[in-house]
Formats: sequence, structure tokens, C-alpha cells
Amino acid sequence: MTTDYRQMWAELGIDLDRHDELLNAIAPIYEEIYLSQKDRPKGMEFFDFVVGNIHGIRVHELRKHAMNGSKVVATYCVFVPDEIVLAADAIPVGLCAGTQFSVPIAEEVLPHNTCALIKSSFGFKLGRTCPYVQTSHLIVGETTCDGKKKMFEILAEYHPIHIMEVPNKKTEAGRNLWRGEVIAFKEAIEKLTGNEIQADRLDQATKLVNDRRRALQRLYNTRKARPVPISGKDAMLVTQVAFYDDVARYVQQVNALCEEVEGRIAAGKGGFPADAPRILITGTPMAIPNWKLHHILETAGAAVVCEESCTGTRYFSDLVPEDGGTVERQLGNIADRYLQIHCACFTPNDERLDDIIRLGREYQVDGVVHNNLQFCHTYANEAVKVERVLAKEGIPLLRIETDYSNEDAGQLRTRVDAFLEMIRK
Ligand code: BJ8
Repeated sequence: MTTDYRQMWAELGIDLDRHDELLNAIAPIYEEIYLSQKDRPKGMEFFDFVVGNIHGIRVHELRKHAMNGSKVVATYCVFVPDEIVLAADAIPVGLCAGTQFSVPIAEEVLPHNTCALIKSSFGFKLGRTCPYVQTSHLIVGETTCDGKKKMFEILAEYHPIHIMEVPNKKTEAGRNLWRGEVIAFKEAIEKLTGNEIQADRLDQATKLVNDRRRALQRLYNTRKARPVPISGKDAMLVTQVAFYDDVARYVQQVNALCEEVEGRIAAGKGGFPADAPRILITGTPMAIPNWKLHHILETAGAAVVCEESCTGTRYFSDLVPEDGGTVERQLGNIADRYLQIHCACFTPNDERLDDIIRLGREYQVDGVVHNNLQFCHTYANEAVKVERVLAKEGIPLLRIETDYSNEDAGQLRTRVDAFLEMIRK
């Protein structure tokens, strides 16, 4: 892969030596974490191929699109409505933000005590190691947390940025503010692309993005079965790839995978023994290639059956109504749906607590792991309430605070082993 696309990466301004180091580091990790799993669904081959070519084929597609005069819009948060970007004939793409590799580069500028997700994403731009950001014409940031908000101010010195203001409260005033932000975003995208968004295009884009949500809902439903027919690692990878891939192709691949996995359920076939402890992970998102916690849990004998996070259920659980008909009405539908995301940036955010309990029951979990990126204060504080509601429900909880490095892997393993032992008693 490094030889095939070198010319393209050089043209994108990528630091080739550093980039080689990054790709060379990811390949063996993927091999160890993913390819070593036994009896995986055949449908995972597509996702292995996507990761194996993560900076190649898809970037090439985006670049071709850009060379034809179209635009690529990069995002860091599930609050940014892909529907609007697609309706203007632009392509949305979620940016790399899940590796320790880019953290030290970011720390040359940003404070050390900033969450790894923020540092990783900033480090990719600063170190010129992410071809997605290099291909994009606009980064869309948001005001979800203070660290990101201030990082975007600095990132704006390196790349064109549009910021969406996300309200702190889901009140009527908050809803109106957010509706205004969605309209402003639509106008910014129209200005960027030179395309005025039409009602039929917005309706089509809504249907397409809903298809992606429906496919992921279908996949997650299979994880409710006992034995669970697909590993948590694989299921999460499928969600992670959603942020990069062409939407229509992705929907087709996920549905094909679901068909196969549903066949496994019918045959009583699972990736884990039926009595493997079933774990729900909740908390901060896990961007590619952050697979650490799933790997530790599943190699310790647990089955991760659900993720309540933005690389999990928060990404796809609610559909946008498909009854638009006018641009104005559909923008309202979009704004209202996105405001249903239960991110810890809201106060109060009790709906997330309800979600955790509901998902715990639906997926018949034996325990919950609260995954917190170090220095993420919103999720760390909300974990106090998560702990209380789970205690009331009698569901064991393990609170983890970690980053992207592997330094704490041994310690995490010990804590996970003790947690699973307690569950098994
Ligand atoms: S909607 S969870 S994707 S903001 S982990 S950068 S909150 S300090 S990622 Fe998120 Fe959107 Fe919310 Fe989802 Fe800040 Fe916390 Fe870091 Fe975070």
C-alpha cells in the first residue's frame, strides 16, 4: 500500500516518512487484534480490506471527486448532519482521531492535559499524516466541549473551519438555537459547493443516511442473541468504518454481513460461548484505531455486546423523519433528530442514563464498562450518575479512565480480570 499511493500522498502534502511509520505501526496491531480472531463472519473481509487500505482507495476516491470540482467536508462529531453535506453533492468524512501516534506532535502545541481524541485529531493535521484532512476543503467543528472548542480556534490557523454551536440545554431556546445553526450550516455548505440544496436532494440524502442507520440497527440487533454471533471488536469496526466509506456501498456491505450473521443465529452459532459475560461499554467514542478496551475484554473471555457511545448506538439509534417535502421542513426534522443525541455536553443529560439501563436490559448484559478518555471532564462527571443508576438496577460497573497509549494495558487487564471474576461468581 505504501508504494501504490505515495505519489497521491506527496501531492496532498503528507509527511511521507512519518506516514510510513504510522501505517507500519497499525498493520501488526490489526493483525494481532482482528485477524487473529477465529471463525469470523466472511462479511468482515470487506471491512478488513477497508482498514488494510485505509489511506489508499477511499482517499483516492475522495480526491477524484475533488478533482471533478466537488467538495469534501471533514467532521469530528456526530452532531454534524451528513444529510446536508450529501444533498449539496459534497462528501462527508469523519476524521482520524484514535491513535497515540499523533498525540506527541499535538503536545508540541496543545496542553498535555487535553483529551487524547482532541490531541490525536490536531496532531494529524499538524504532523500532516492524515490524507483525509489534507483532501478536505472544510473542517466542521462544534462547541460540544471546551477542549475541542478551543482546539478548533488553533486548528483554524491551518485549515478552513466552520463551527456549529451546540446548545448546552435541550430547552425550547436550545432547540431554536440549534435549528438556526443547522440552517447556517446548510448556507455554509451551499457557499462552499456553489450548489443550492433542493428539497428532493435533501429527501434523498435523508433516506440514504437513514439506510445506514437502519443497517447498523440491524447489525446491533443481532448482538442481542445468545450466544452472540459476532465479536464486539468486529461490530465496532463496522461502525467505525461508517464514518469513512461511501454510504450506499457501506449499506450494501453491512446488510450482507447482517444476513450472514442472522444465519449464524438461526444455526445457534456464536463467536463466544453462550455463558460468556455480556458487557455493555458506555462513554466516550472510540475512533479507528482505538480497539484497546474491546481487545482486553474479549481476550479475557467477555463478549462486548453493545456500545452506548458515538461510535455505537448514539450514532444510529434515531432516524430522521422522511416526510420533508420542503427544504425548510426537512432541516427542522434534521435539527430535531440530531438534538436527540445524548452527549454528556448537555445538562441535564438524564436520557443517557435511561438509555444505558434500557440497553442493559435489551442486550441482557452482565456488566457495564464506563470508558472515559482521560481529561474528558463531561463524561467523567456524568459517570457518577451512571454508577448510581446501575447500582439501583443491580448491574455491576467498571469505571475505566484511559488514553490511546498502551502503557496502562497491563493494569487494565488486571482490573478487567477481577471484574469478570466478580461477574462470574
Ligand atoms: S456527540 S461524545 S462525538 S462531542 S472525549 S473531545 S467530549 S473531552 S468526543 Fe463527542 Fe460529539 Fe459528544 Fe459524541 Fe471533548 Fe470528551 Fe474529548 Fe469528546
